[in-house]
Amino acid sequence: MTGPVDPSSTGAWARLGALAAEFEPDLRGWFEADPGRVERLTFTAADLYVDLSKSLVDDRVLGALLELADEVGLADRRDAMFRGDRINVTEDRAVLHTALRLPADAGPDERPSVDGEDVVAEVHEVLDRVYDFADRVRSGAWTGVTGERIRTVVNIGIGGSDLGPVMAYEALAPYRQDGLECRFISNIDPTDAATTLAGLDPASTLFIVSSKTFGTLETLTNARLCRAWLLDGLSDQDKTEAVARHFVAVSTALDKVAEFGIDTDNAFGFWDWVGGRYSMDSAIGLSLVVAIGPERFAEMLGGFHAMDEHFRRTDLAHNVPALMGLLNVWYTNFLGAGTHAVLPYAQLLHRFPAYLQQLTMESNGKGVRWDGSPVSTDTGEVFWGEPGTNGQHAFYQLIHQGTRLVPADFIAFVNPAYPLQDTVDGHSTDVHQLFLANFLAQTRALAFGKTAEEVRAEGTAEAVVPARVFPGNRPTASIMAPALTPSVLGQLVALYEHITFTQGAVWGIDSFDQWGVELGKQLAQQVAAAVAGDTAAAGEQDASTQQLLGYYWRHRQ
Ligand code: G6Q
Repeated sequence: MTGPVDPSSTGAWARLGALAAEFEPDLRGWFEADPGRVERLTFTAADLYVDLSKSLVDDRVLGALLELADEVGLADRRDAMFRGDRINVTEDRAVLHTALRLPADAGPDERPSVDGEDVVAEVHEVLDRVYDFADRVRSGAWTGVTGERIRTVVNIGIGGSDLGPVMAYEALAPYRQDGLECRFISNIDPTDAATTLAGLDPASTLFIVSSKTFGTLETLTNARLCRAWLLDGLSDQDKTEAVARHFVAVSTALDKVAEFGIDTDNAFGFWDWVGGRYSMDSAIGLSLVVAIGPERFAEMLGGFHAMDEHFRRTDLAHNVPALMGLLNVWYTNFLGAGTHAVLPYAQLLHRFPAYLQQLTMESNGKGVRWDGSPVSTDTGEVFWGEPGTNGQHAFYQLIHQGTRLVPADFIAFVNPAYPLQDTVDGHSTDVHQLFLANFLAQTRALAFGKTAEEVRAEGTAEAVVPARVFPGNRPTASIMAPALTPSVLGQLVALYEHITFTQGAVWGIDSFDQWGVELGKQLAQQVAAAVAGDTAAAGEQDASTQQLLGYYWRHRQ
């Protein structure tokens, strides 16, 4: 494998720099002068309809971004990922989350192998077991130790073993089975376990310990708390079999699963070539499979795969994740954007921005390239967001009129999950239409703004005119789909996975390691003794930490 290309050494980078220096964004003017712009910059990827016409680019910038993609070898790196090359070099691993959603009968050219193993066959072997187990829980065939059917499934996991399942469980709420609820415990703050378990009946509760490594402090601590809670709530006679009936696991470390006391027949594996934040479509999605059923989960995998196919096979000039990733590079490295908002107009996607924060920021928040050399450009931007319209009444002010450039992705669905009508004085309104009107109005206001003349024409007092001007030229992408189905959710997640990949490939970084989370974990182990009162350990801490420990000891009740 040859080393990464320094993007800033390419001809395209120099050209983009020159274009940025003289860039005068004018979405109003561009729309007026170029009737073909909207059609030219609107794309379909699987079921997603993606309008990039309100992006801050003209044809010259777009051309240079595509040249940049060529010069850094984006297509080659993409193909290397799909092939199963060990592109996660700092961990010496293949990166094959795309194999998690390949159909069982995928042809030989699509079927990657790792160390000679047919990974697609392995994926489907585990999926079949996951589906079978979920069916048994859903039908009531799997019971707790007292013979009661399972009413609540509690997923214990953190980071990649939590955020995806939570996000999808919320997003696909209309597809859940009645009478079967999932809850999620992630934080080592004991409040999380205490409040999540409150009101549950141990006899009808099933725990899924989701941990790739089965060594994560938070997850193992919470798993032990839950085990104690379970045993505490059952009679002595039922305690013996309780863990076997009420605990299952998802992990790559089956030996550690057995050590915890979980029957490995009820453990579901995955592989080191699946990164935690790329794992919601592996057995890590078990809680979701129980909630929505195997058929719907398979539809979601189909959606992921459809977007994979688009990314893999579409030329870059029409390739939605590649284009969106390249636009993000333009905004980040040439127009000075430090953040990127993702604004779903779907309450069901309320955890989507949180999910994306891990996907994007853990992947691309890096300061060295994959060969260890320092990056010469800015890398990952801060992703954030909230569902519309709530955000409109909170932080949109800054996006509309603030001094910072905040590119934003707006996501909306034609058909609502809950079609409600509002009736006032006998006149009925489709509430989802009002919702969509807001989605459309916001991107329009951000793109085209409101001039001083337009403000004056409304009779505004001169002194207030400047405050009421909207500068416009605030870039947005509009993503629409017919409805938020399991397939569309899979497509959306895969879209952002590949956007993230594209940006990482341009910057030459390893988007699949996460060494940045390690130091804090190590230090927490070291500081734990000091917090517990070990004076020698406390003495080894820095002055600030010692002072904070002092505060803790003075105020502890
Ligand atoms: C994700 C990260 C991280 C990981 C958690 C949980 O890409 O690796 O968020 O998912 O630290 O790890 P375990 O699944 O091993 O408990």
